[in-house]
Amino acid sequence: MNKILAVNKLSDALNRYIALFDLDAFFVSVERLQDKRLIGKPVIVCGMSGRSVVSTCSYEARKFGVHSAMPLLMAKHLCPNGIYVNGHMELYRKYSKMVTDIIAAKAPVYEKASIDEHYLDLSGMERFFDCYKWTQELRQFIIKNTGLPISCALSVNKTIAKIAADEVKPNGSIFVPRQEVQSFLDPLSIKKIPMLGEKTFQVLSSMGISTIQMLRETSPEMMKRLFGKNGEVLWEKANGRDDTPVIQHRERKSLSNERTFEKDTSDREMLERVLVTMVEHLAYDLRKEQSLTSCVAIKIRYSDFTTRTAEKHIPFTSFDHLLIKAIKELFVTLYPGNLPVRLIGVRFSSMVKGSWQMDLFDDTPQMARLNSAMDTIRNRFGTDAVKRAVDINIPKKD
Ligand code: TTP
Ligand code: MG
Repeated sequence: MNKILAVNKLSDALNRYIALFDLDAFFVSVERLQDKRLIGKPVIVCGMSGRSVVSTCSYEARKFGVHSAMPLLMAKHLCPNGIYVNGHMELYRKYSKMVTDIIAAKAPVYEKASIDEHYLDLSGMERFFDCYKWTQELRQFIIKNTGLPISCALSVNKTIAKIAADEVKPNGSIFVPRQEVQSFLDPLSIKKIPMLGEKTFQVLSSMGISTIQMLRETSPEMMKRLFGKNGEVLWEKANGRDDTPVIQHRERKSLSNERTFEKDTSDREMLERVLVTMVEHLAYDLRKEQSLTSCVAIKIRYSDFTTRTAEKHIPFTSFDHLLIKAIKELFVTLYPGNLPVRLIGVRFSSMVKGSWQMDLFDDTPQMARLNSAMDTIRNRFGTDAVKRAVDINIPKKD
């Protein structure tokens, strides 16, 4: 396809062509490329400690009720004969990039929504090509060149593309044109609407609303009364409407923050507090843009302008507690104490797109919930609204 021919008509909601490409059981598929014996078996990718959770599992394992984010112990109970594989994030990152590179070379506008999901905006192309045929060819190209199974859905917006891709997985492709949107959505469970959480599901179920058609036939005013702005958005989605644009953004290579002190300081405790606050802010940014880092670094500039840096490679994460631990370790090794410091800084690099559940190889769902609760407060009241005890400046008593 000639890129110049792709005319974007984002504002023209009626003529949008949005495709979603989502790899099937991504981590498992990569593991299967390394070890062919895993093909056709119930495979679970997870951490190995008793407190780990499932990252993902093969469709064979899903038949036993195993799913992402399930505690490992429960997965083993449901699927005792499964093959449990420790994850290899570096490898997944490599294959994810391979897929992105293919899409970037062929698609006019794309958005990498997670480590294995890409939305493409093909609006305008329909005047020159059969968009569905084009997506199918791209899908085959990805499969042939990476060896990974991928599913694809083409429709008029992101929400329908997402729902449709989930319906045809694994190894499927589907086109839901505008005139078929309603009949496609109507019989599906409301659970299929992305972002419809458990609580909302319970409330709607208790009102007897189980299908998207039933939700569509309620009023937007009632949905707003019950669930606020989110209720209205859900109602719009049930009606097949979603104007969210496909936003192409370059993946950020690193995130950093540094601070120059007004007066040089050798107050160790204070320096550590500043570092912890910086890490919290950067980790919050990481999670906001759904990224994980695997390399953390600190920089210290002394009063004579000598600058020292140190970095550390860690398993991919966006969790505060792991990042703070790594930064503190670096600080201990890098700062001898007593020397007056002029500037201090933190940097995260080797980043990958992905939700933070992904770093759960050895983390507990409780920690994910804690971070998520803190982020909710920050989203509403600002970045400094919630802090760890260590970085609260408690006035000393005389
Ligand atoms: P998904 O696309 O949600 O799942 P999947 O590709 O494994 O399976 P599907 O065929 O349903 O698309 O997530 C992509 C990868 O992200 C997945 O392989 C592992 C990782 N992941 C986690 O680590 N934890 C999670 O909770 C989820 C949902 C995904
Ligand atoms: Mg996937």
